Amino acid sequence: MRILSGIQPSGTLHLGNYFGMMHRMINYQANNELFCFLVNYHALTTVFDAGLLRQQTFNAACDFLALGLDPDKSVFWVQSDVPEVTELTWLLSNVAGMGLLERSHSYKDKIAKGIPASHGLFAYPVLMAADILLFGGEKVPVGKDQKQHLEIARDIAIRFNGTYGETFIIPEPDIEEDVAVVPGIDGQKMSKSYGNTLEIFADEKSLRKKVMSIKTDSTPVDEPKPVKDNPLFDLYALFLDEKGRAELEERFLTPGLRYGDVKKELFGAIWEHFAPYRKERERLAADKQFVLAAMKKGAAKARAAAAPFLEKARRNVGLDYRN
Ligand code: AQP
Repeated sequence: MRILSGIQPSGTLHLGNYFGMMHRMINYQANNELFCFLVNYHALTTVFDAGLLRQQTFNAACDFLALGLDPDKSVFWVQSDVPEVTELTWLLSNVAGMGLLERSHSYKDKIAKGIPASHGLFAYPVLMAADILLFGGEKVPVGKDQKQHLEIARDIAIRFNGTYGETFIIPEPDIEEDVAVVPGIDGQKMSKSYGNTLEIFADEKSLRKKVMSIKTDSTPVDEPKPVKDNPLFDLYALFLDEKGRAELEERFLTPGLRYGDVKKELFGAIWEHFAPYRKERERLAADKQFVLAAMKKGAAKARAAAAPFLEKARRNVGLDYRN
């Protein structure tokens, strides 16, 4: 099956990105055709510093490669290296209903957070639909925050096929309920733009500091602690198997638990979980040529996969006027 998903280099990648998408994508690569990309055109909707965007794109490439994405086995590229996606975005724009786009929660949330309203931000879901349809993505692993965008992509594909004839594969979302929304240290959705992230490759000191600042309630030590809507519980649970989660729940429900002790354990769990990847991450960051060569190869493979879908779409809408 062709599994496809992208991530924005709009900041430093974090545990929400990792559990919602990256980790699952990397696991899929053993038995599937994996298409994974860094959506720097999307990041332009919120990042207005060119140097920062360049650096974050490179860093995100290093993160994925260090965590085990194999650029020979999979197709791994940077979105802007296959600019055909912007042409498809235009073709799709004409069947993307205004009502559909106006209902986008993500757009409304971003405006509410002070991100300037722009056509790019508004049209974000159309570019995302193009990302998926251009490469014939069948299954799209995402966090729950992207559920509506996936529905919009499906709707656009169905409308396009209905208007112009069968052109695109209708993609299916793949959302894992256990990790649907990873909370940030303030209890809101962990998000690069909310400044509440635990970064995958943070240094020891800053990671410890951030973990110790996870928001907790004021339940006295000698009372049971809540497990629902408790970011400390939810974050720790990500690193535990079923048995471990049941034990953690038991500990929270037993009077005497100190949040500070749990935070120290959580720091240890995060630090250990990513320890095997940290050396490789450092090596890659110092070997720019290797990373750039891998991305170049990935772009060539992605472009080849896109060509038949774009050609068919151009033909079906009537851009092939010479025929
Ligand atoms: N908190 C989260 N829980 C579960 N999944 C998450 N994802 C992001 N945050 C969480 C998933 O990560 C993938 C890539 O996300 P993205 O970078 O393309 O965009 P995003 O969802 O908007 O991520 P951020 O960190 O919130 O970025 P900004 O702040 O720039 O908008 C997606 O599959 C997403 O579901």
